[in-house]
Amino acid sequence: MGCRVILEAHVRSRRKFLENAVALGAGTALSSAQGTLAQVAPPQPAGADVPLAVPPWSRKPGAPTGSHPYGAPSSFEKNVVRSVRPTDKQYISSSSRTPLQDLDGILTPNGLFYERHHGGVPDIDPARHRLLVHGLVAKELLFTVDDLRRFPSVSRIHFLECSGNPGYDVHGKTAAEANGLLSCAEWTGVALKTVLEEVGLQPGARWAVAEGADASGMTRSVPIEKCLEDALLVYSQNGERLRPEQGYPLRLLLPGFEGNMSVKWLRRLHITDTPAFSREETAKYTDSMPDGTARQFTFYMEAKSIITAPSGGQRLNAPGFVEIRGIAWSGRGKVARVEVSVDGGDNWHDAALQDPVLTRAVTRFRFPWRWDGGPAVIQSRATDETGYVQPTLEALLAVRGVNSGYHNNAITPWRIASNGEVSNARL
Ligand SMILES: Nc1nc2c(c(=O)[nH]1)N[C@H]1C(S)=C(S)[C@@H](COP(=O)(O)O)O[C@H]1N2
Ligand SMILES: [Mo]
Repeated sequence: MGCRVILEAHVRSRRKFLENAVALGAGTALSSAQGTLAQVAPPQPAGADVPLAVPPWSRKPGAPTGSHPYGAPSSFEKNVVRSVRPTDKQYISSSSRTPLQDLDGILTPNGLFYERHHGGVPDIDPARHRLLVHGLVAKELLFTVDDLRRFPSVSRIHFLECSGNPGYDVHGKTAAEANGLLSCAEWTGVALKTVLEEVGLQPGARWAVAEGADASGMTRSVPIEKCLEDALLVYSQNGERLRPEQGYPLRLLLPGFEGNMSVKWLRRLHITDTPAFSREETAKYTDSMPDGTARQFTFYMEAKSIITAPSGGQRLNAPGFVEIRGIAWSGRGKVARVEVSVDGGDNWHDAALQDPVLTRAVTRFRFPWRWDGGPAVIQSRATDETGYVQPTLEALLAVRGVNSGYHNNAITPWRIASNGEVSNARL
């Protein structure tokens, strides 16, 4: 009996919430949507199942404490994994994507953080790893990881995104395929500014050329202003030491800049007066424009968003209330606004932003919607604190042309079919 009372109260409060969702939506898509609340699939009425049956897992003790000294997700979540995208047969220079459609919150679990490696993942002994800072400095220094851990530490939440996310392959079937080279973590390390103060910059120091200890010897030039603004030398991610895939034992993190510049397995910072013009900032990671010129040093990742639920590969099982959920981010600062359209882009409605809204971090948004059971195209667009608005793919291509796939921050539209199946609206 007690169970029934609790369940009924739960159903009542859920109804109330749904009514509020509709009331709040007055004047928006909700009021124009058809159907009644009866269409919302209610929780199963309590009846035959009261008192609750005792399930098998309640009848004997569970696994011993410490069965997984590190910990692992439920066996029922085994499909929530990174999807690997080979660009070579050995998976040495390739990437894997975060399953955005399966995640909640703003932090990416470390085991699901996207990967992009140009020379595989090195297995580095932290005791033998060194960071050399040299060039236009007062004193050249060679740091161990422990030396760097002695400096005052900083923890901040920032996204990291590959500028090839998703390139101009805009036919990704899932949110992971459409935008999964994007993750967000709490990073801990020492401000690069602190270390540069320790070595002392000479006048004329304009760039820091960062070099990785992996077989690709990834090398990128970073403007000194960025080094002194918010760059971090990171040793921990979401509370634990960096994963090998993310640059263990030390990586550079340049919040809001294209992922490629956040050099992993960092071993050298050469302070110079000019950029190095390395392969990765000449042949690669420049944007070929329609007139034949190339944009170089397009560091910032512009505002972007994507609906992660409902998203491609998912299915709505009944008409009625659907909370549209997604993520937004901008390399320029905070997300100021996210709008959602449920009619193919004709009308746009403000989504609610979930606190905290942080600088150069993933922000969650949500929008209460009522699906009437008919075909629909849903999409989101982000505006950041500079006033920049995420473009449609058509608007982006009109300016950028089709010679280059870097920095595609276009809107991703999802189609919902009458049977509830969600797919990429560009397919
Ligand atoms: N040393 C080194 N640093 C690197 C890379 C690399 O291959 N080697 N890949 C870069 C690219 S292209 C991206 S997008 C990010 C990916 O970081 P993640 O694998 O931690 O997601 O690291 C960058 N830093
Ligand atoms: Mo990248």
